[in-house]
Amino acid sequence: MATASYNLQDMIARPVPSGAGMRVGIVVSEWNSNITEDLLAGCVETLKEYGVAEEQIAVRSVPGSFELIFASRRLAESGSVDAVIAIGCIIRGDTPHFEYISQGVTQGLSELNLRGTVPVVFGLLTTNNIEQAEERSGGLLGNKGSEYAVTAIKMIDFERSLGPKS
Ligand code: DLZ
Repeated sequence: MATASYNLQDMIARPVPSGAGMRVGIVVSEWNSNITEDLLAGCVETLKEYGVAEEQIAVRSVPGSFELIFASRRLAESGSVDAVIAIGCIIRGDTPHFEYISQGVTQGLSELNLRGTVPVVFGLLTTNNIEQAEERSGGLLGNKGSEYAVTAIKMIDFERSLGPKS
């Protein structure tokens, strides 16, 4: 569960590899942009903190979280990045839309990880209200964007540890 008890501190209990030489693509949703822009800022800051060069970070925006699937796939297949971070925020409303979009994005991004060779980081906040989203995008519970950045670096390092792709 998120996470007063589990956060970035737990993720860096093991050393984070250097991000030098890594190329990271970020796709960010414009829906709930007050939240996603803060997640993006935390993500980029942490990537740079661990050595990813600014010019090696490619940021693209899409209209909503559902579009993260297509854009992440295209970016992953482009050969220009070593990992993709998909950032979105879906806030529960009065209709079942929340469930459909959340499940669609989760399934879509999962499939990219099953089929592709470029890791796609799940940076989708799904919350019951705006307060929960704020807490996780630079508020009381930290900035999940930083966790997405560390995850991307660790997954690129993992992929590289396996040697050349066949
Ligand atoms: C339509 C919609 C709704 C109701 N809510 C959200 C949301 O909370 N977060 C989000 O990122 N996107 C939302 N969208 C837009 C869809 O993700 C998508 O952009 C549209 O359905 C068009 O495909």
